[in-house]
Amino acid sequence: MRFDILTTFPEMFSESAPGALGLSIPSRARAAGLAEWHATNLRDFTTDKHQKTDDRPFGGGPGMVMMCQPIWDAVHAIEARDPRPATRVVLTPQGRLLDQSLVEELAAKPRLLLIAGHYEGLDERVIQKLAPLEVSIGDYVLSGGELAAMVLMDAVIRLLPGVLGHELSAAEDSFSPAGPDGRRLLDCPHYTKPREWMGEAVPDVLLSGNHAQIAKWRLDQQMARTRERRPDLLD
Ligand code: 6GU
Repeated sequence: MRFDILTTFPEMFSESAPGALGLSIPSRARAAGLAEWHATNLRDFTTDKHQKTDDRPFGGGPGMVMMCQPIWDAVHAIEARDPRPATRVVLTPQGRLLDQSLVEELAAKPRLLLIAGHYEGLDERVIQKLAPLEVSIGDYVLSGGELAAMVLMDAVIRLLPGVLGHELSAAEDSFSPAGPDGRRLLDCPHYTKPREWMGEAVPDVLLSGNHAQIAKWRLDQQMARTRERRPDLLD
């Protein structure tokens, strides 16, 4: 799968300095040829001598608005670099909330073009003309879309076939369909050695060797936790 990121801070996705995506699972996926990513500097598509990507909002108010032309030109130049059709995604707090089912949808695409907005966001007209999917990673405001793009990429990459080892299955994560009716539940608690720590023992059932009982206990724990912490997931 190919990711392109259009950003005014391409260094955040640098291939040499290991940032968020340069370590752990995403970097292994990249080394194995399962995922690739290329950051493009929006400034390379400006036409004025100051390489301006934004300007003041019509109607007044604080902040700056990202201008249409550099984004439009950059998107078309980036898309022409690879024959795979790109799904356009703008990262914005106004977008559809990213959840595991959207992550699964995105993981099925051959190519994603992620556009990281800044300041007060993009001029509405370029959003209309590009008709991207608008995605938010939660109900809070980040300084820019880059961290949101990395969150999205990490979540997608770990679902790509061959990325996770057998020992680590995405099917058992929180938010993967679980239980008889395939609801998306929180994960169960996990324990490792020692069997007792600070007077607290590991639940007996996990030491029983009875796999059917262990599976039932885990599902019961998932249900109880979800009811307690995230009843919205059960609605
Ligand atoms: Cl995608 N961008 C920004 N700037 N803030 C956010 C966000 C995205 N998702 C949640 N907050």
